[in-house]
Amino acid sequence: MKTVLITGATSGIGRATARFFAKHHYKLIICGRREDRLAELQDEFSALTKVHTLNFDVRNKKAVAQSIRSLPKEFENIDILINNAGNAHGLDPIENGDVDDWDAMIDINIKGLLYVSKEVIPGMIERKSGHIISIGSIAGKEIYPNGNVYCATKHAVDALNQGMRMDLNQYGIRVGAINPGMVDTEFSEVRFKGDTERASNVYKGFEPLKAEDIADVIYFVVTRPYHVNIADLLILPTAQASATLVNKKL
Ligand code: NDP
Ligand code: 8X3
Repeated sequence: MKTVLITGATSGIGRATARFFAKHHYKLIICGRREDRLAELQDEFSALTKVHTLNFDVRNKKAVAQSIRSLPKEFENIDILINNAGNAHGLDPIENGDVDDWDAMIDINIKGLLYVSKEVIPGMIERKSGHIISIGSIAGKEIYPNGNVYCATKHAVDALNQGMRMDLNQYGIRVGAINPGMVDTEFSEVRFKGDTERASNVYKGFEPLKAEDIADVIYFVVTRPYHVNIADLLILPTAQASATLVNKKL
């Protein structure tokens, strides 16, 4: 059975994706900072498959390298990498932006994705096989007011998806991105720093995507025959037509 490593598996899209893969008996490496959640998920998935947890902050390049290099033998050949860990921090006009928020988004969404990929790619090259999926966003295709730095990080994910696909093509490694619109997860709670009322307002008045909708698509993407690489997908709730146009009358 194939081995899949999922970053940001403690919540939202990553957790739903881990559940999907567990149900289909893939060997799972689940990553995140919240150790208690990793332990709960390990308990939940262990009835279905083999699970290993890695507890690191993707910003910490030493911890990323040490964790991935410490994988037990039966988990060390990673077939599928899902670069999902990420968040928005704040939603402010550029002149009021908080430098710590900018650092967090750049360090997690771009540099963290690179640190993890850097550790996983050599094994894929050696085996001349592998599949890397990065979770971008509609914010990587469009910019919206006050989205400035978050949108920039997701545009970077778009660029890295294209660049990695070109560079890894010679090794037969598949590379693709899934770019969701609005998905009801902990994303807005993190963006608004625990202001749950503001966060829940984001998804009021229309039916947003669920984390499971994205997990379902990720599973579809990785189960295509080897000659099929789904390189780039934009997935929106039906009510959402663009980053800023959401129909609340549907
Ligand atoms: P959640 O907040 O529910 O999940 C984010 C996950 O990322 C958590 O598991 C969290 O784990 C992990 N994470 C965050 N920071 C770090 C860090 N420094 N180190 C390690 N792990 C980290 O949000 P989503 O599920 O919605 O987000 C998943 C991805 O989807 C993100 O890349 C996001 O940008 C993208 N996305 C989300 C959309 C949405 O509307 N929800 C739309 C488009 C894209 P922990 O805190 O335990 O470390
Ligand atoms: C998350 C979706 O619209 O808040 O990437 O940027 S959005």
